[in-house]
Amino acid sequence: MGKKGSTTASTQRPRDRRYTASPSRRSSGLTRLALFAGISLAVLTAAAYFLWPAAMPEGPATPGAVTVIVGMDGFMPHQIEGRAGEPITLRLVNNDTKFHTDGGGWHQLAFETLRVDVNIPPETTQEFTFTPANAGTYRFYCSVCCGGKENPSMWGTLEVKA
Ligand SMILES: [Cu+2]
Repeated sequence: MGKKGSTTASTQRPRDRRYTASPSRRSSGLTRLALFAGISLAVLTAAAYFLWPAAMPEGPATPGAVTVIVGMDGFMPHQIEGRAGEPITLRLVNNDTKFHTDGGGWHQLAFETLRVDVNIPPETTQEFTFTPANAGTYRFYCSVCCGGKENPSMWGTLEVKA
């Protein structure tokens, strides 16, 4: 008697499961898809971030914004070019987090002799445009972290051609 009761219960259970399982299975499929999309986006972003410095042309100045990544080890690239009287747009990227003990993840791009002094919060990107009037070599620095101006690796150079 007890056995019969248990077999009828077990034949009903899979049916119940099928009804309750199908909507949740559908939603878990969507969650998986979203997770997959999120992970692939993160992987692509990471790949783009790591490949970007290598893809940067070191020679002639590129039209449009020039991306400069600033971090604890200085500027990447640390040599940029421009032309006198032509606007230069720099896209400054700070990937450091606020948990850096040295400067709290803040960085700076300031020129010695040009009126540019940008302080950038952790994990942000800032674009700014300026126009050097005259040809010459302009040095810029970050004095927020790693010894600042005293540290040679915290310097970069803008070469402005006539
Ligand atoms: Cu810095």
